Amino acid sequence: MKNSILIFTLFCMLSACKRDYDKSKLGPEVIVVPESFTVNGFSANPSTFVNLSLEDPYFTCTMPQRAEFKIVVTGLLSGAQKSISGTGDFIGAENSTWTGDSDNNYMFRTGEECSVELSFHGATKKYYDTLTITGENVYPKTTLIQSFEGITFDKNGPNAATYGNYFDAPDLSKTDIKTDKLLKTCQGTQSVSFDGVDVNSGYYIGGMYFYPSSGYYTFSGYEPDSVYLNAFVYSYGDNSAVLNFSFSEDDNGDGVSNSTSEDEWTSGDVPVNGALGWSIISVSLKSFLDRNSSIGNGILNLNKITGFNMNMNAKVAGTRARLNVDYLTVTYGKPFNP
Ligand SMILES: [Ca+2]
Ligand SMILES: [Ca+2]
Repeated sequence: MKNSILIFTLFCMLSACKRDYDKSKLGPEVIVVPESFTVNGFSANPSTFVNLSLEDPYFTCTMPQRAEFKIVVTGLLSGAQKSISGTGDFIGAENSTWTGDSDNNYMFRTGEECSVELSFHGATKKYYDTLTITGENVYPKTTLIQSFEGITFDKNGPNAATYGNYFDAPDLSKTDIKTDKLLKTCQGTQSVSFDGVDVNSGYYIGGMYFYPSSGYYTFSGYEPDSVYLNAFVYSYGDNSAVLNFSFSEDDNGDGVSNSTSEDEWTSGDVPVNGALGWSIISVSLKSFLDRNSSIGNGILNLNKITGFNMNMNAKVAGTRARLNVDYLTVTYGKPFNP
């Protein structure tokens, strides 16, 4: 009996050994280099200074054998980080080109120095270089509405027609809307902060209006269901606020929007991530509702938008709310993804 169990076990082991594995089910190539692996000439190209709005940098390095590499670029002021991984027997433009985007909710800043770190799977030795950003990245299929860079306003300053923005609140003595320098801004060095109390329990605390330097924001040629309004939002961790957006149209083409005769579209309340830090919200323009269906032509006219409105509302009526907003954009095809 004992022998037959042994023979049966041996038979099972042999058949297991003979079984072929399915090569199509193999994962990505895995290469572990020896600890003694060393490389030469790691550097950023075409130079250690790069204008991300004009060029896509890449990295070069010669290697003694095929290896898995990882390059991490970290902005020393912004905290923006980009990781580039690849496999090859060299590092060059083919496998390390960086389009200027980041992996987190911070964007690389003009003027900042970045650390660049190269490592290989299997070896502990790391290689370093630096990269100085001379120009911020521009994103394809994106129209920037406002970045809040290079402008200063607060409630004690001019209250209208300021740098293409206008802001208002039911009680400006209880509401502060101002450009703000947080320790970590998602883009550049400034965002706008809203901090106020819902004085009349109507939820609305304060808002801003954005309009183009002349004429319309023109998004013609794009279908409304492929166009998104996006904003970076900073929460102080108190989960106190929601945002809502609206835009107005010049339906009759006379150059101005008239709220008693032309369309206004509203997003309704857009929830904000209440956890401390920056996050991105994106709303499809297609989801905006006609504020009054008996006014205007009732058609989304993306080529006749005269301005966008952004309001902060209290999450709970009668309470204080606060948040920051930065890098308001309109994107085509998909939500903004830095
Ligand atoms: Ca900014
Ligand atoms: Ca319309």
